[in-house]
Amino acid sequence: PTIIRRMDYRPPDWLVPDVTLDFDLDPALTRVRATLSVTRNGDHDLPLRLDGEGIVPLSVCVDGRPLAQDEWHLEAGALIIALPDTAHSVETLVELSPEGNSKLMGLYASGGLLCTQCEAEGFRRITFFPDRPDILSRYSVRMEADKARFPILLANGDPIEQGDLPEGRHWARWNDPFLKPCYLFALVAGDLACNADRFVTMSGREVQLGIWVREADLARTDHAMHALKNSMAWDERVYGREYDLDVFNIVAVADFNFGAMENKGLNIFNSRYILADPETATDIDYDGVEGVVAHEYFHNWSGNRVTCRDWFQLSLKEGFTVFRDQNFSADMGSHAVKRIEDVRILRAGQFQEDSGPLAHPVRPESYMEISNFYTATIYNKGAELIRMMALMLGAERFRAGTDLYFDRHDGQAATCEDFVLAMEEGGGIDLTQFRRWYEQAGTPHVRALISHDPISQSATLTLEQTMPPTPGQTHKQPMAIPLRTALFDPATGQHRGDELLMLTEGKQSFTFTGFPVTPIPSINRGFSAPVIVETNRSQDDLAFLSAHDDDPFARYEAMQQLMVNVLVGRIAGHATDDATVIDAVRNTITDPLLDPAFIAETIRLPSEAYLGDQMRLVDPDAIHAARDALQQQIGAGLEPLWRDIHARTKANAFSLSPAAKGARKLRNAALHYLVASGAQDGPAIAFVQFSEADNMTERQAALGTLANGASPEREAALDIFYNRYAADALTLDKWFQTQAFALHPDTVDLVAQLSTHKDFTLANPNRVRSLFGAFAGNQWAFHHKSGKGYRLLADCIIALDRLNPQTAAKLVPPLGRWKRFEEKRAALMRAELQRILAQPGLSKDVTEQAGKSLE
Ligand code: DPP
Ligand code: ZN
Repeated sequence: PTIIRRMDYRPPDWLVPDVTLDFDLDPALTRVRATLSVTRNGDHDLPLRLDGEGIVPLSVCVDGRPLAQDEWHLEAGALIIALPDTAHSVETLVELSPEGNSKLMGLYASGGLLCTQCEAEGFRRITFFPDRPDILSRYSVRMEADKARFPILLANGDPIEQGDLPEGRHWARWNDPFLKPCYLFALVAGDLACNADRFVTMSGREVQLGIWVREADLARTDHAMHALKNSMAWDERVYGREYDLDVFNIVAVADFNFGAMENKGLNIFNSRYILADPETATDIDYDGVEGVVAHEYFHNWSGNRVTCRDWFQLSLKEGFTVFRDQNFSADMGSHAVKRIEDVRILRAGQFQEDSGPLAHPVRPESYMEISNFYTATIYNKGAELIRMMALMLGAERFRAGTDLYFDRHDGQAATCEDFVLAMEEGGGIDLTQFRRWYEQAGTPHVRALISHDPISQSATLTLEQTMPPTPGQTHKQPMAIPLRTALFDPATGQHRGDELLMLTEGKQSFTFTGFPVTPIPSINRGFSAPVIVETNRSQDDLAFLSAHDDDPFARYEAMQQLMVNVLVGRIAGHATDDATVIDAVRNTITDPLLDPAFIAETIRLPSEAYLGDQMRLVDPDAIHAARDALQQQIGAGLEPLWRDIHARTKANAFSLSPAAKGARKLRNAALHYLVASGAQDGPAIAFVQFSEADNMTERQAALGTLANGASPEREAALDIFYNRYAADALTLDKWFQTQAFALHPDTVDLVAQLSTHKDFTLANPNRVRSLFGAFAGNQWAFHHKSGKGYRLLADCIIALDRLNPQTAAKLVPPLGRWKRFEEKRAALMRAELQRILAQPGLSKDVTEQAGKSLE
């Protein structure tokens, strides 16, 4: 397969100002007639090249004249036509089989609907077109279908006209007045019910809002609608950005590769990010709906009106939009808790990616298959880059920067460099060195040492940065790292203010006067930079910060570091001071001033995977044993407190208020420790919570806690859950996921059994992720020393690749971490990667991921 390089970018040879599409829709056989107005771009005599994949032209006309067979040809799927003049009209006709499309890219059938997914390169599976984001066109779309099966016909933009046809058919036309790249094209046809609402924009325009789902799901769409209206208001208030069309539609579909898609005026969602009610959705699910609805809505400006010049610029829209949705969710709930959650996600996904064979810069230099680059680095690290710029600029100057960016590039396909330039010019800052964050892969390590001179009463903080090598980048330049820092006086528990230290050199010292004793540094407060900080702080210093730091993230971080130190020490066979951890947990859970949601986050032990990341060679069994033992000790050591918290956080009635959500989170944490304590009645208490809960948050948490153990209640609860939700796909996913996540010695065998369960299917990406995605994230189970886990995952990848390469490729990275495991496991992992690569007809997607993972 060919490698596409950023440096090879050339402007398009031909532009397509106008597109007219005519769809004769049918699940078995759909006809697509496309009429493109094309104009030569620049002075050249190159032919017109229209990308295509899995389609053949049934006819080709230029300016109304049918071409003979020798007037066009196909080259690697693309249609090549030599054209004499500077402007022409080109018409093609193709046939598709939506119901035969298992890749879920292009036009496909899902649960009786017809829908599309075009990002990144799905439009070429619908019609011949220059499928690249810098071709911006105006679209007019006519759809025709059987009226009884497909009563609703939706596309981008505004509805223009509709009518009935003979033989029970009907048609509709939609026009999108905004220029857009073809990856934002969408249509939906189906029997859908609508949650309809309206929003009045800041300039007084009324927008019709519609969330379209199966009739039976209508009652589960209110949270999404609420989130949509809040997002629209937030983007006006915070960025001054108003919605621009008269209608905004969202459709939920069951089979979807992504979480959702920001098609202009017609977002298409994975139903798991639309549907929510207390019976089936956890608080995390509710927050996911809110965040993703916001994310896709925010793309209307950061992505659609200003789009990407090429796919190397993907983080231009994704990093910025993640940053926007993170801040929106923080404003809707708790800033402290949201930041902790986002950092946990970053560390679990992005730090791991950045330290392995698939590490790549936020603006990559090359790819084989762009679908493989919808990564935690592009999204989450990309968001951290924007966050650092916003921090360095301050709110007002950052807003000046984004205003300039939107005004300057509205209606254009832009680059990451354009964004940085707008920040520099609009915000008044020099980002020369900062640009390295876009260029260099890998997570910077910062070593921070505090020293003290009693004579001058000064403290010196010495910061040293290093960047590990990553594939293709052995030597790195120092980064510009903004570190929010405060120095605490241990006697008073106070500090003199938060300072932004800019670490720009390999090694730098900062001296502070007026310290009679050594202060305790609180560094990278708020997680101001996406780096790994190592310090010479003692366990006592960390315990102090975990009780006194006024920056909630730093306070959380101190507690986590305290726990990590004990666990890593134990795994290495050292004697550890467990009492300090237990005391710190006690102090936290008994602090009346703390938000329960924050407490629940803070007292959670670091995950087994995170502990693995702290070790050069991951020992899954030792990590599990050490973590399990500490959990038992904290459970038993504070048992009366857990019982008390669990009892007093029981609510009388369900509510989605922050207080109610916080209480549920703390209640679940308490239950978890109570069961971990080994108390005889632990499983029974969990079972009562499971049975009596009036919401999924408590029910699933109780199930998850039971699933880790071996009590009779475990099997009973799993059976009850299955029988109650077997008919509801999204909720049944939780049943698979809970078992795949279980910290249970038999998980690997259970997952093998579940992969042949009658309700398991490779055709639905959510179901695949709920079983195999969860399993591959369960370090202890997946890295079973027999290698069974590796074989199971590889079998799934091989089978899934034949149906849906994009989703199959997403399962490869866990096998690529072999360098971090002892020889035997490493050899088993490599053998599975080799077996995958040896499959005949392997997709480009999996070939790229498995090939890179072996290097
Ligand atoms: N739909 C995906 C997202 O919003 C890709 N753009 O991130
Ligand atoms: Zn996005």
